[in-house]
Amino acid sequence: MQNYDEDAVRIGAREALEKGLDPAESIQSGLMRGLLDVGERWNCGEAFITEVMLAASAFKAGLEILEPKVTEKGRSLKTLGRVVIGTVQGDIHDIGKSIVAVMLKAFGFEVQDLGVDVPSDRFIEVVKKSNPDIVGMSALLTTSMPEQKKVIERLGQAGLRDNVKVMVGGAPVTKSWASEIGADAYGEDAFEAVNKAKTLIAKR
Ligand code: B1M
Repeated sequence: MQNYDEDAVRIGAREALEKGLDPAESIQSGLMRGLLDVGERWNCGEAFITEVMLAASAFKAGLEILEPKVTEKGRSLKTLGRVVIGTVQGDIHDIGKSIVAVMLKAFGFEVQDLGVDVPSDRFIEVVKKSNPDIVGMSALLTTSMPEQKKVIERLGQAGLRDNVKVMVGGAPVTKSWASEIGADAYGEDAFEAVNKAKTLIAKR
């Protein structure tokens, strides 16, 4: 990951599986660590944005190998509930949202991942059509956080708010922001997101 070498990351991911390491743990402690190191260097002005982009591509190369194994494990479990997840409009940060989606699958949720830069209209349309138990929204920019609020408001206007639980997350998102905008749960990281999703399902 530190050399931004996608092939080396693919080899490392395959080796982890061959050695019998847990794929979810390999994502969380292996792949993510490398990406966060580059992120920290960028924060300190020691890395260029191109390096962050290369690290993100290397991360995704590893995720493509590890994710199917995580998902296989989740499929053998009884479905706990259905989650629709996406990164809100104006925001193309994909990685944290994808990890949360993978972990939810690993723990037995059925997940529909809408991708990034998802307009509020799209969230509403999917909630109407698929009637999920939970809508999850990720935001990594302070400028995109208000979109989470907008989607919650739009759910209310469409008469759908009582039908679905809302969970929010992303680096700048806090528990107090979540309660200010009327979300039902806030997940600080992927593991907490899974636990909060289980609690939300239990409350339904
Ligand atoms: Co951007 N970026 N970025 N970036 N980027 C940040 C977020 C930033 C903090 C960096 C910085 O300046 N220090 C900053 C935001 C500042 C702010 O708003 N206050 C920033 C900026 C400014 C930008 C651009 C505007 C830069 C530019 O173009 N000038 C631009 C924005 C483009 C846009 O979105 N419109 C931009 C672009 C990019 C890249 C494309 C280069 C790349 C994204 C690649 C990709 O996703 N495919 C990128 C990256 C990689 C980062 C950093 C370095 C890392 C983000 C990441 O992937 N973290 C980031 C700096 C940082 O966070 N230290 C930064 C790893 C990931 C696993 O963590 O996403 O937090 P995270 O997810 C966690 C939890 O938050 C939680 O669980 C996850 C797993 O533990 N979680 C949830 C996330 N979603 C959840 C949902 C839930 C529950 C939990 O429920 C639904």
